Amino acid sequence: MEVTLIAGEMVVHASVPSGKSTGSHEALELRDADGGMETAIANVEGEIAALITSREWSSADEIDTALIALDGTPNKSRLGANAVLGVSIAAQRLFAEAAGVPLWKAIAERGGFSAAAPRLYLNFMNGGEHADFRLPFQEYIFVVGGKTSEAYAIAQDAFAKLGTVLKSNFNTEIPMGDEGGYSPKFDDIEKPFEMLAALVAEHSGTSIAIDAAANALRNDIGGYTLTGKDYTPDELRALYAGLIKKFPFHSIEDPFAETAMGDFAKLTAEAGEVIIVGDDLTVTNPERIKTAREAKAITAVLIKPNQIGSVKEAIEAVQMTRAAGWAAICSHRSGETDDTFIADFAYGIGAHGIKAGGLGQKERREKYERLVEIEKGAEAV
Ligand code: 2PG
Ligand code: MG
Repeated sequence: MEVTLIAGEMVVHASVPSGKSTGSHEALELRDADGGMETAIANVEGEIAALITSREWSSADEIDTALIALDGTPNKSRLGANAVLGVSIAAQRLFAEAAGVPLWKAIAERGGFSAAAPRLYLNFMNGGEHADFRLPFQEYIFVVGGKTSEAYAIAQDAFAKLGTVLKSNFNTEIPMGDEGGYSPKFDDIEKPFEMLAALVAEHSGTSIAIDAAANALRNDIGGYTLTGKDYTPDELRALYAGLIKKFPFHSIEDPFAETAMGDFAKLTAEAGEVIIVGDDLTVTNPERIKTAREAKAITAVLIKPNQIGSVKEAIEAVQMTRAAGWAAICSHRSGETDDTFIADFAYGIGAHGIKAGGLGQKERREKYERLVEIEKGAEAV
């Protein structure tokens, strides 16, 4: 879904991504029966355009409030979160441009955040639903902190090195998964971590993260199945504990299914310094983040604007996350566009990290490159 908003001389665009491994409580991406977006587009060109052009607006927040009211449902199911968010992002761009400030700065001011460079979470090996389960977990992530330009250079070097090692291991070119990372097939659960740990050993300030995306690992006997082996929730927790002990882990996202709040809490209680991240569990929804807070279920929240459907509510989700004392990690979706809004959002809120995929696809690299550009601009001020 791509939206163009025009105000006088100003013309701005926004495009909205689409997820494959979605949580059941996400805002609704409106699709036609054949998978198209004609209805959502008609909503933008019809009702939403009528509202936007009906009066003057003094802020992007005011537009978001009106869009949320116009939709009138708790999950944007009438107009579609894809339709509403496209206009919401475009409105944020328009007001930043009108004020003559960079997008990241407008977001920081809007939410009362201190802007700062996020850690880069690069999905070096794709598995799960993003790569036909050639690896059990969905994302094997190389985490790099520090100055973005330097972190990105390290990531490029490490990604190329991994490609070379994999190629010589398998004696053939390794296919890419949905998010621009390699998708080798290993039946040994620890093998990908050994490879990432070797890269971590070469660069200080780097570490390993995973998105287990455990919704997709559920079996029908109340547990999980990984590479053909069944695990009870306690056995899976023991598997994570073993991995944390052995490898330089920074965080684990969605270690259990979205319904297993109690298992999240147990793992969080024993994970020590390792951050436990909610994604399908919390779906960028302030109410669900509040519930997770009461359960002490996690220590970080993944923030994806299209899970909630407006910039306003994504900002509120960050505020709720911070109120819990937790880290906010911004994220792209598996179906991405060339819009780099998420990079500005991550920098503007001073996110703990940004997850934008591997380096094998242009639309993933563009997010990291935008962060390098933001850093240069911010230094020049
Ligand atoms: C996730 C995302 C992004 P998807 O689970 O965190 O990596 O995947 O967009 O398919 O939900
Ligand atoms: Mg996830």
